[in-house]
Amino acid sequence: MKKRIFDILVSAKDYISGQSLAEQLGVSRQAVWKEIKALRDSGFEISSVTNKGYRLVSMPSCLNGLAVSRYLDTAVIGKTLIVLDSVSSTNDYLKLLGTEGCENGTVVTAREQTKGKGRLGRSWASQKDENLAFSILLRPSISPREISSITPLAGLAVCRALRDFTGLDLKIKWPNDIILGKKKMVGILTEMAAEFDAVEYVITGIGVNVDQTTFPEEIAYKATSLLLETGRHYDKNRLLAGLLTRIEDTFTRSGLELTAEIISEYKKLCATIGRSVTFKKGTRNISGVAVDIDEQGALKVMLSDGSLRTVNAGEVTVQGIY
Ligand code: BT5
Repeated sequence: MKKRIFDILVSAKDYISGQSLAEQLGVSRQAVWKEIKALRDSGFEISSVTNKGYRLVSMPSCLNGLAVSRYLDTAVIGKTLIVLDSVSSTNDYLKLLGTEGCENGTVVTAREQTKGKGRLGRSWASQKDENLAFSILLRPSISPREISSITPLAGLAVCRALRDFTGLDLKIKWPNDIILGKKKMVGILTEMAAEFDAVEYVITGIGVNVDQTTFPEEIAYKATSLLLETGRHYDKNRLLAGLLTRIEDTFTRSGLELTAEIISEYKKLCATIGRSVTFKKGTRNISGVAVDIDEQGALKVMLSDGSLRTVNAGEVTVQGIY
């Protein structure tokens, strides 16, 4: 019923009386009043004027499912949207739902992550109500080998969307960071569950630094946020809806494949190409120049003897970035 009242208030041009709301919903005025109170408690500003009724004045500034759905323009991703106050990790929470059989496109987001995860056992730091942390579950009919397309596709979608929203010259640091200059704005972590040669589900978790202005000491030199770079507060509900819409659009347009068109777009935004890089092979550090991205999304590195190496995953240090 909260959603129905919300929908009526959003589409109403003017005040709408408690009586009219009660009639449209087929409930008592008392029940309407209770729902209005609940909406106010979750951050919606609703003015009420005697003899006129109720009017929605503003949406909550913190993450809210109704507010996100108001801006969402997708067919699958986020149709089931779970907004939590606090969770250890949205990826881990969604994994449990995935095992229980939640539907394709389910999204989990949280106002706070207490144990946000990076790759390779690293952690993702994010202060409550300051940033976006969300995970998307897909059940694609592809083999585990083809999953490597998801991170670059999500990275491309998020990078382009944030460039459009903010005007910032954001770039992709292969394979999964979105950076501005030498600093990281977004991290992406893709995980999957597979059985034999079939993917059961894949989860892409995305953390975007939005309003955070101070970071833990060990990452302060390499982390930045939309607020730090633009001086503006972005509406997190609108931002999340916009990102989900762009991700779905990119996933659908590419059929989850790294098409020649997608690779070419990715390369244009990839800050790693053309730079000196160092990567690990076993225990050895190997250096070269990043020259290309192949059709699997792997990085091609030219060594000093002119030979080419393919780097599939893991950590690559880019000279001049981090
Ligand atoms: C990542 O790993 O960048 C993937 C981050 C994914 C976070 C999302 S949030 C929603 C979902 N739920 C989760 O639990 N995770 C996902 P990696 O490339 O390994 O980078 C991790 C490193 O980035 C850390 O070791 C720090 O050095 C740095 N870092 C941590 N928090 C950061 C932040 N807020 N901004 C910039 N850098 C950060």
